[in-house]
Amino acid sequence: MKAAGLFSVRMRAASGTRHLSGAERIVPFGLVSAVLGQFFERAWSKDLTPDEIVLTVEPLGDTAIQERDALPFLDVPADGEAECRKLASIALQGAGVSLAAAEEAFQALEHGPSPEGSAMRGAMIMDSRTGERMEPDRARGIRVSRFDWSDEASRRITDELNRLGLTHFRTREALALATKVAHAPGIVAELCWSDDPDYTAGYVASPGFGYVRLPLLKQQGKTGGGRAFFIDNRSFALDAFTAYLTLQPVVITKAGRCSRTTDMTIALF
Ligand code: WAQ
Ligand code: MG
Repeated sequence: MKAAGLFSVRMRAASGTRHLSGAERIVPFGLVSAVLGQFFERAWSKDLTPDEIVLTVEPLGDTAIQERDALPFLDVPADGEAECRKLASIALQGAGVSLAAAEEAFQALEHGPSPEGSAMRGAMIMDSRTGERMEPDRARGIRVSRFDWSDEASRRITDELNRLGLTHFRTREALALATKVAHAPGIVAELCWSDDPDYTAGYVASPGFGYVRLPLLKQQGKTGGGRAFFIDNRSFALDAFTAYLTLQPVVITKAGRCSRTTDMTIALF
């Protein structure tokens, strides 16, 4: 598929140096202005009033688009922060992340991974064995863009997630992002929970077992959150990794299996 007539549209909102919200779409010309309007409303409807909202439109020209199937989605309705963190750690270790690196990431997300201890605009890159931070800019991190659902896959995944009672747009958007990230060269796993104080759910994703959602990776009211991309240092090149995540358009054309389990380890391993 060629991207002729398609545009990358994105939004980020900030208050001073603090990142507040962001969003990404790939849409045809006819939808660009509507999506810009939706993004503006989303940025402005946050509890914290941004003092800057950046809306970006880039024509994708004839860049080839990669089409992907969504990662399989597994909801694990575990109780409490401690249990959810324990399960996230088990999933990360099953994907090839060391216990030390997983704990390093929990600490960073808990306290706000940017140098001022606030949310980053993008993600940390962590060595999956040592936990060493590898992103060149620790305030900004690496920001994934140029990904979206096709219309058909978007309808399908919305239905599937609704069937599980998961109706928030964040879940669908996070699954799209995690699907793109899972195909990055050198990736081992991803950990995420929101910096939004009202959103306590997060996930672990890996190319092997897909997206695992956990309902309470932090306590309600806490602003610490973010993303960690764990990489295998032996097959990782920063330039290729960054180019793929920031420039390669990826459209998810197929919704994957969506299920729920109370026994994560049996479902995954
Ligand atoms: N690329 C890289 N990192 C990002 C991006 C991006 N495009 N967007 C957000 N981040 C980082 C950034 O550090 C944010 O502070 C952090 O992730 C959280 O972003 O199944 O809503 O947009 O319901 O607050 C998890 C979904 C929700 C769980 C995640 O993240 C579920 C969410 P937010
Ligand atoms: Mg946020």
